Amino acid sequence: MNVQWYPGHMTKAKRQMQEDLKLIDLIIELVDARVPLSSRNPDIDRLGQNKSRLILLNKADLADERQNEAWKEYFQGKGFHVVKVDSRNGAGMKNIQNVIQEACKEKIERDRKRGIKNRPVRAMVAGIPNVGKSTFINTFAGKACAKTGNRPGVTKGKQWIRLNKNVELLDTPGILWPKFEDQEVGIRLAFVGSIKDDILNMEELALTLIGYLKEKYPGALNARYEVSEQEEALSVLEGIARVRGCLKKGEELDYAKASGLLFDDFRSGKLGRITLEWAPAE
Ligand SMILES: Nc1nc2c(ncn2[C@@H]2O[C@H](COP(=O)(O)OP(=O)(O)O)[C@@H](O)[C@H]2O)c(=O)[nH]1
Ligand SMILES: [Mg+2]
Repeated sequence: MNVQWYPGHMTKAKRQMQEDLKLIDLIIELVDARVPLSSRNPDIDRLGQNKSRLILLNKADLADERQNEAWKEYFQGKGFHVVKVDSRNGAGMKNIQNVIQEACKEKIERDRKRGIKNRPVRAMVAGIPNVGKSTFINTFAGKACAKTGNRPGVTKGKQWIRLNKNVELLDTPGILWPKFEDQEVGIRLAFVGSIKDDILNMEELALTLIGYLKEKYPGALNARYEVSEQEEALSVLEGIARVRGCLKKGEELDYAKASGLLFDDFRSGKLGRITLEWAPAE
């Protein structure tokens, strides 16, 4: 399968990101909790040297809770601060304020030694497209500002959201580029809907997803569609098409439609909380 995705604007995004990095102390990096490695770009580790780092396992509500914990430990083991969040309903937001102070402890201490008092931590949100950056900023800033009063300020032509007296957030997120040269990564990003469906072979992807679910989350397909999981992936897809009445003209089964339906259900959590990439055992 060939998943290709080479948006030209990624070079521009990278340059913008490098510029913005000069202005901030802390990178709040969003990853998709269902595919925590595939949805991150390790270039950020090089670009973000000397910055405090916080990883948010976003869309944690859609991912397997045991895996969320495993991934949290994994990233903590690599020296990141980590918080699981659901940016859509706000779960995990309260915790972030404290973790930001913790992540920036050294900077705050450095400031104190130099006699700089009360300089807020400046942060930027970063992540690949569709990971939830805008949703997070809205929810996080919305909650924080409701408490402290909304006082946006302008610095160097940049718009900052003043969250409280300790933290300012750049209102435009840094857009990271996925590692689209890696086919496996491309496939996982397609599963979670971060690559446009219209450039993909949805039926082939559906068969791959069915294979994965049968192995890692036995019972999930059966619970939703009442299909037998003992058969090969194509028969399962056929079963889904039958059960859901996906038909073309002339009673022929419509596999493309069944595939689309499967992806809608998976992405909206109707197949349960599923993680597609398991944390490596330490
Ligand atoms: N279930 C769930 N959906 C989320 C979460 N965060 C964002 N989304 C959804 O993911 C999609 C992309 O979010 P968006 O903020 O536009 O991503 P951006 O491209 O990184 O700015 C939207 O449909 C959001 O509603 C989350 O924590 N949980
Ligand atoms: Mg956005």
